[in-house]
Order: sequence, then structure tokens, then C-alpha cells
Amino acid sequence: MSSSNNAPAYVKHAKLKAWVDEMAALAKPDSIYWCDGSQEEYDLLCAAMCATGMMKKLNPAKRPNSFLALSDPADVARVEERTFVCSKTQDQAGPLNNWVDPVEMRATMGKLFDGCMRGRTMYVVPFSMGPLGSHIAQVGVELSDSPYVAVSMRIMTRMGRAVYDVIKEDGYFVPCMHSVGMPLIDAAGKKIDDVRWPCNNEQKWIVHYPETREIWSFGSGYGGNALLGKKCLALRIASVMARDEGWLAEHMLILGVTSPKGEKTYVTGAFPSACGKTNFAMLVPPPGFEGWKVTTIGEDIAWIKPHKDGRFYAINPEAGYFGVAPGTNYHTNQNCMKAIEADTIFTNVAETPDGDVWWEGMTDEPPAKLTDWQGKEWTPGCGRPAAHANSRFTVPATRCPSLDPQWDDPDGVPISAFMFGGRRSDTTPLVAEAFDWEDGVYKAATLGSETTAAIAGKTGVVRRDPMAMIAFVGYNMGDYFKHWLKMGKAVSKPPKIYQVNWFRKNAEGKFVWPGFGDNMRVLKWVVERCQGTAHAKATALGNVPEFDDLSWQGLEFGRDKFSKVVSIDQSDWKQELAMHDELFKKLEGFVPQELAASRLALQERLAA
Ligand code: SAT
Ligand code: MN
Repeated sequence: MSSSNNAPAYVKHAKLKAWVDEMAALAKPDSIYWCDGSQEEYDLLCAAMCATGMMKKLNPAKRPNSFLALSDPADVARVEERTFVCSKTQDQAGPLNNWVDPVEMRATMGKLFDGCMRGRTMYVVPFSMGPLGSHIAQVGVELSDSPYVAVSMRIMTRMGRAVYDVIKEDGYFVPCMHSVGMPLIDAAGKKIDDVRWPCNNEQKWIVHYPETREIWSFGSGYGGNALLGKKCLALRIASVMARDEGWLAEHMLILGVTSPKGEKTYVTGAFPSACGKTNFAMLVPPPGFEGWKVTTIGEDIAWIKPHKDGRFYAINPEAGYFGVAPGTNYHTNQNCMKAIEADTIFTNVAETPDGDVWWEGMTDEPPAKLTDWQGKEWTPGCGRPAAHANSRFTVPATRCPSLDPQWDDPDGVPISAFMFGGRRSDTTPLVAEAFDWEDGVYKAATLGSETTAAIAGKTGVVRRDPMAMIAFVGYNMGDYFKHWLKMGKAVSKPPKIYQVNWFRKNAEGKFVWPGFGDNMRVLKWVVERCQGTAHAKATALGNVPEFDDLSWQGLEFGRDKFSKVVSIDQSDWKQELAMHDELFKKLEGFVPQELAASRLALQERLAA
């Protein structure tokens, strides 16, 4: 077996090399490969995966430099019930996280990882979340036996040799250990045949140790389960760092809005997975909004720090997008479609006969024939979806036409508003502005959303998803609420907080609000509220726009329809408050008193 003796000379970090040795001694890979992050390396790894069948090169005339990977049908999404926060005590993890005593978990992990890379290569993947060397950024090193992970990390993070210049001989890094959990040689030395998408469907474990800031992931090669810089580091571990150090690590897009006068306003948006963050972050203003421009800083995660000028500044810790494919088209997200025209890895979408990709909603008419996401022949009307509902594209941010010029700024951008939204057919209105910070934290903490295919399990059921972070807070949710309340006092000019809902449906089950580019109408109002120029009416749920406060040019949307997206239904809200209570009940003993007070005030306003 190799040891880190084969580390390139530029790796000078003794502790890192010792850790790589230790992990290799445990997992027993055939060889160790140190990623340098170069284009040549990316091309070689992709070519090697094409040779083994793990990826397929798409037709270069249609999708230059792009690949298709089809996963195991049982390894298609994040596995929340297999995700663990192993703090010293269960109370530190809180009632909304799965917890196992870290001593016990270490023993379990030790057994699982023993020999789990036999017959495979272990890739050493150094990465920075955030601009290299930024005071807001964090370095991680992922060890993985998946070349798909190595190439995906090159897109999703600043991955490669330059990271060693940041950590030098003894700089801090977050150790991230990952295995697909399918060795090619068993403990008795017998060979096992490899498969197209190796994973382990009996044992999946996504494990975090918040005190020591370590990540161990076993059994899945998909998305946030395997690309450990994303949900594991940039949210679960980073949320703990943020609590300890006085900042925020959030599941938020960041976008810039430039008005016709040239004023620029940055806002963030927190939405659960697969609720349109990528589309909103790349919004194209509709006809009638000439002179308005939306630019993209990030579409999934924001790290937000108080700045000496009294405002919060945010960076996007990622360098690429791992976005949901179905529903993406030139109408819903033109910028994204342009981004993924080349240099993209597609996972679990369908393939056209001429070597291009397709997914539900990409075109009005499906192609006459396809190969579906499981490699089977597909025709329209065959009764199966061609692409998996959580199929994804992985694309570098630099390909995005709406990329904000400051996306890579190590200091981040100043934030004027936080928007929180869920997928709700009813109850929550199009938009409501919180009366103050505490009211805003209450709205965010009680956010509800119908579940999507981004999470393994049942879809379409309303669950509470506080700050869209239910699966991503690496500590007790009650303490996280306290941290949010505290952070409102950490700056003299805290952002305004908005609750939004693009997803209301009518009695026939059709969306009432057009969404996508038309969300600009709400966004413009939010920006003008921040600038103090837009009017609002106070309601029980907050300050809301009246019909004439929004710009309607280019859209047939009468007062009738408007009332359908802003109405407040008393019986819906009775149920809604009961669901807030259920959440607080689950968190009993940990909920800050301010939120209980907000709850009471809301009930009184609704009754008035
Ligand atoms: O966690 S993933 O990165 O797989 C996608 C998501 O849920 O946002
Ligand atoms: Mn996400």
C-alpha cells in the first residue's frame, strides 16, 4: 500500500500528511492520488471514468466538454435520516438532529472504513470554501475513493494545489473522509467486480463531529452526501464555527439588483432544496423592466459576517452550481441554460440519440426516443420519467452569464435584505416584510415547505424547515435561533427580513403566481423598501404591498388574481399556528423566549 511518501514536494503540511497516512492505513486503498486541480488532471480523470463506464462523454458538437453520469437507482439524493451530528451531548445536537455518542460513532466508523477502499485509489482533494486566502474562507481536505467526487469538487470548490499555499506548513483545514463503501477486494483477498456507480445501499452514514470539526461519509457517491465541502462543511460544520465566532453560515442564494439609476442592492434568499434558488439567483427581469439587472453571487450557500461599516457582508463559499435539472429551460432560467451549454457534468438526466441531454420540462415536446436515467430505452408516454426528479448539473460559476463581477471578492458584498421562502400551495402570502428583526427571525424560524425530491423520502408534505436549514444546522436548533436573535444586534444596520411564497395554487391545483422572471416584481418592491421608497400596508403577517405598489407592466395580472396570492385565510392560519406550536414543542426547553413572544403577538394580530 502507498503512503503519503508519494505526496508532491509542494505539500509541506506534516499533520496533513500524517492524517493521510493514518486514513490510508485504515481504508487500505491500492494507491493514493494527490489532486493538483489542473485541467489536465480533470481531463484524465474524466477519460478514465469514461473508460470504466462511470461517466459518458456527451457529443462535443452538442455539449462540448460535458459528461453524463448515471447513479445507482438507490443513490439519488441526500439521506437525512442517515445524517448525524455527533456532539458530546445529545442536547448540543438538539432534538432536530440525529445524534449518536461520538465515542460509539467513532467505533462504528472505524469498523466501516477498515479496508473499505481495498482495490481502489484514494484521492486527496484539497479545497477552499470561499476565495483562496479570504478571511471568510475555510480550507478542507477530502479523501475519497470516488473519481467522480474528485472532478465534481474541482467544479464546486476552489480545488487544487493553490490550497497548499494557503495552509502552508501548519494551517487549519477541515478533515473530510469519504468512501463509496464498496471495496474491490474483500477482507479475504477475493476480487469483487466494480459496477458503474459504486455505493453501499445497506450502510449509508453522513457523520459530523462538531467539536473536532470532522466529517466522515460512507456509502453514497451522490451530491451533498459525497461532495463534503457543500452541505457537510459549508453548512453543518460552518454553522458551528459561525455560532462560536459570531457570523452566519446559511442555506441562501445571494444576488445583486441594479436599478436603472445604477444603484446596486444585494439580497439573499433562503429556500429549501429544489425550491428554485438557482432560478431566482439567475433571474432575468421580464419585459417592462428595462434597465433593471440581476446578477448572481451564489445560488445555494452564503457565509455572512458583520463588517465594521455596520452591515453584514456575504460571500458564496462555492465555486460552482449543483442544480436541479428538471424544469430548467430557456424560459425558466435562460442564464443557467447558457451556463450548462458546455463544461458540465450531468447526473441522472436522460440522453438523446445524438449524445445530448434531456429532462422533463427542458422542451415543450419530449424527444421521440431517449435513454433514461437508468440507461433504459424511453419513449414519451411510457409511463416513467426520463430524468430523475433530483437529477442535477454540476457547472463552474464562471460559466454563468449573470455572474456578478464581485462574486470572487474576498470581502464579500453588503446585504440589504434576507428573503425566506417555502413551497406552499396555500397559507403564506406572496410577500410580507417583517416588522422588525425579532419578527423576521420568528418568520424564518417557522418557515414551512412542501418536501421535494432533493431529499430521499416522501415528497409534497408540509414540514417545518427553519431558515431552510432543518437538515443543515450542526447544533441545537433552539441555540441557532438564539444565535440569530443575537446576530441582529451585531450590526447597526441589520438587513430587512421578508417572507415570500411563489407557489400558491388555485382550486384547480394550478400555480396562481407566474414565478421565475416575474419574481422581479416582488424583488423590485423589496429593493425599494430597503431604499425607503416603496409603500406598504401593515397586516397581521407584516408589511405587504398593495396592488398598486407592484409594477405590472408586461403582465396580465388583475386585482382578482393579486388578492389570491396575498389573501390571509383565518382557518389556514389557525392550522399554521398549530404547526408552529408543534415545532416549538419538539424544541421544548430550547426555544428563546423572544420567539414565544412573537408567536403570541402574531396570534393577537390575527385575532384583531
Ligand atoms: O445536498 S445536495 O447538494 O445534494 C442538494 C440539495 O439538497 O440542495
Ligand atoms: Mn441546497
